[in-house]
Amino acid sequence: MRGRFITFEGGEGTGKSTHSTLLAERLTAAGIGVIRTREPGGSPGAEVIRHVLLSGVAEPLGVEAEALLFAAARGDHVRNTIEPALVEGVWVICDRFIDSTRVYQGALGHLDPRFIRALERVTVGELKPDLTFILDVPAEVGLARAKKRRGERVADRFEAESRAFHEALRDAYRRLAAEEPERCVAIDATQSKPEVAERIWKVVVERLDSAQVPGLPAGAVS
Ligand code: Z5A
Repeated sequence: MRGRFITFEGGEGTGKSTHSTLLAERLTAAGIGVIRTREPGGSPGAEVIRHVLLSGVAEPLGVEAEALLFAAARGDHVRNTIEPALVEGVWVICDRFIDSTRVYQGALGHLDPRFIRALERVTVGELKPDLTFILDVPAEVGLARAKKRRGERVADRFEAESRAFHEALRDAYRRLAAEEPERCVAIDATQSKPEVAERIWKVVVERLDSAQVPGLPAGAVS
């Protein structure tokens, strides 16, 4: 059976890396083959483009050029990492995917949605996540967590954006969750890590047809 594709989305410091790791560990413990990956990046070619994007050197080229670079990275990532794993029956957990482009370059960068959909057609085709978690925390909480974790390191291109930017980002993600409720689940990520992880696990069991996945408990969990 084809693997399942789960993505984590949200603003900075919302806990995407933390919870994609915890979910991968729990699925592995349940006997399910899983890989954890991220965007931009996740394949050798896409990791090179990641450095270009996060360093900020592409910023003067404008939001359209940045979107093209994210798309080039995504195409490589889908072809070389995501699709081969899903075909093998391995589950893929990805930190950011198409929704990041929709929100950062689309909603906040004001790129025409038709341009973004055209990029999606070229890079991901019919591939869509089976389930997307949108981790939701107030901008000041996410920024404070990210700052604490960063320590003395200089903020990258996106971390350095204003607080108003990060608040607008949160609103855009909330709208996206409301627009696609069959795929997207918004999670209150202000709770403790174990509480958030438990909520995520319950949604995975409820949503991903647990009867067909031997390692998962059968039936919905309340
Ligand atoms: N971008 C884009 O514009 N367009 C695109 O198409 C794509 C991306 C794909 C990638 O940056 C940047 O690229 C991103 C959008 C843009 N910009 N930003 N900002 P990245 O991959 O380097 O960074 P990120 O995606 O934002 O991830 P992050 O900053 O590493 O955040 P996170 O993964 O959500 O957070 P975390 O590392 O799991 O947690 C942060 C800290 O909080 C950490 O110390 C945790 O231990 C702590 N934490 C987590 N959960 C909790 C709870 N529940 N309580 C307390 N503390 C917690």
